[in-house]
Formats: sequence, structure tokens, C-alpha cells
Amino acid sequence: MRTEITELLGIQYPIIQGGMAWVAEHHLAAGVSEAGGLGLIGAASAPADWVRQQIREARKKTEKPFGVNIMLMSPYADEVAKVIVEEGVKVVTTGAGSPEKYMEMWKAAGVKVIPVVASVALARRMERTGADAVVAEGSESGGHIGENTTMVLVPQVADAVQIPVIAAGGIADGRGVAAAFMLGAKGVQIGTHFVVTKEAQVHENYKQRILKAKDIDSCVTGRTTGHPVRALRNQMTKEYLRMEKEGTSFEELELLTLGGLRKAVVEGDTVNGSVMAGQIAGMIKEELSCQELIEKLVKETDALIGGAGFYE
Ligand code: TUI
Repeated sequence: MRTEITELLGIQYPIIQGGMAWVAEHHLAAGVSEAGGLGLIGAASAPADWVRQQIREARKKTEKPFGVNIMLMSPYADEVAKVIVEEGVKVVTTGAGSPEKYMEMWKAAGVKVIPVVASVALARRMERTGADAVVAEGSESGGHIGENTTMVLVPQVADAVQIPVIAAGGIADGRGVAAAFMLGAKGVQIGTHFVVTKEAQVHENYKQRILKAKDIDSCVTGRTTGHPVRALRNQMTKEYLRMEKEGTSFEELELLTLGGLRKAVVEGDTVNGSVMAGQIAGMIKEELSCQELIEKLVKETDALIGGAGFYE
């Protein structure tokens, strides 16, 4: 399955893993890379030394390429940006902001930079500043999202830039991958399905909530604060939405979600924690290993569009 993305990153399949906070640690990243995709360590809001350790642990498990995702709202973003260079990581994806101020340092170190964008304007800006590719992430995704769905975002970004586009949001089987190629993408980023893999060090309660989710089980909090986040509906989202309606301040709302993702992923509190997941959760019915999932995606995609010129 050769595309501009497999060639750019030196990987077997154009499938990259989302840089999910608390979920994307070294077991998962190494599992995805070993299976022929691109695994990522999610730096999220973690200190730089944690990221450094994760990189070193992943290296022990795989000789294949893997990357780091930087969440740009993190107070440690500057330090993590340097750790990437110091540790010789070759691919970085970024989220929740613009990585412009790190671009020169990364490019000088030969790091491939793939910003995650939710709009055409940011995709264009990223291409101008030297990005190697972009992930166009639709609002079907879990976590922090933009306005546009994958269906409308991917073709508009693909028309707007020359660099290859990776589609994200709402993809969890071969039909989704094939559709992404038809919209102009050269690869896909998958998050939610990788949360439910054997390698993912995620509390069983979290995995079960995704496995049992129906199509309409997610909701978006924070639309009024300018930080929309998609998560599976629970006591926390209900309370958040009620307080949002009442005009509660951003600071107070933040207190409600602060640590909420950790609470759900690590402690398994899916009632009061933040169970971030994409809308495709309703379609995910079994826990597979990373290798089984990637093989399934490739086989299904091949059956639909193999030989049609989307990839070699
Ligand atoms: O970043 C993500 N998804 C995330 S980050 C995250 S951690 C978090 N938790 C609670 C609140 C906020 C963050 C959980 N999920 N996806 C990539 C993404 N980036 N989606 C949307 C954006 C984005 C949004 C605005 C990128 C840039 C942007 O504006 C940049 C600018 O300067 O215009």
C-alpha cells in the first residue's frame, strides 16, 4: 500500500495512530509501528522527561519509525519540542494550535512535521511554513475538535494544498479508509479503534464503554468556551453542559474536566471522568491486536479499491 505518506515516513501502510493523551504511550506506539503503521507517543500535557522516557521505551520495542504528537496547549510544549530533536525522533504531529515557532528547529534536525488541522486556512498556513503533510481532522473525532466534518474538510484541504493529506475522524474500517482515499487523502489517522486494542494500556471500563457505545452516544462540551471536546455522554458531560447553559465561567468549567481524561483512562471512572472517543465508537465491536486491526483495515480497503490507482 504505497502512497506519498508511506514513502515520506518509511512505513508499510499509510495508517497513523492518533496522538491520544494518556492512551498513546509506548506499548501502543510500538505496537502500531511494528504492525506497519506509524505509532505515536502522545505528549499531551506531560512533562518533557516523561516523553523522553516513553521514546526510549518505544525504541526498545521496535526498530521501525514512530513519532511524537505534541499538544500545543501544553505548558511543557517548548521543552517537548526540544526533546524530539535531542532524542532523534523523525516524525512529529501537532494538535490544538499552530507549531510555527518550532518549525525551523525541527526542519534543521530533519524531523518530518505533520500538523493536525481542522480548517483549510490552517492547512494553507502549515504548508507555507514547511509542513511535510497535514492531518485533516473532522469533527467526528474524539477529543478537541473543529467545525467541519471529515466529509467536507478532507476534499477542501486536499484541493488547497500540494502536500499530502491524511484524513482523520470517523474512520475505523476499510470502508472509511477507502472513502478517505476517494476524498483525496493519501493516508488515514485512526484514534478511537486503537484505544480498543490489546496493546492499549487503557482501563477495561473505558474500552467497554467504547465497545458498548451506540452511534449517538457522544456529545460535545465546551462549544461556548471555544474549546469543543467530544466525549461519550456521562454524568460529567451532563453536568458540564448544564453549567455551560447557565453561563458558568471557563475557569470553573475547566475545573470539572481537569484531570477528567486521566480519571477515565487510568482509574476507569467512566461516570465522572472524560471518556473522549469519536462518533465511530458505535461501530467498534471487538478488541483486536494492533497487527490484527491493521491487517483487517488493509484487507478490507484492498477488497474495495485495490488496483484502482489510489495506492500501489
Ligand atoms: O488536538 C486534537 N485533539 C485533542 S487535544 C486534547 S487535550 C485537550 N483536552 C481538553 C481540552 C483541550 C485539549 C484532546 N484532543 N486534535 C487536533 C486538533 N487541532 N483539532 C483541532 C485542532 C486545532 C484547533 C485550533 C488546531 C489549531 C487551532 O488553531 C490554531 C491557530 O493558531 O489558529
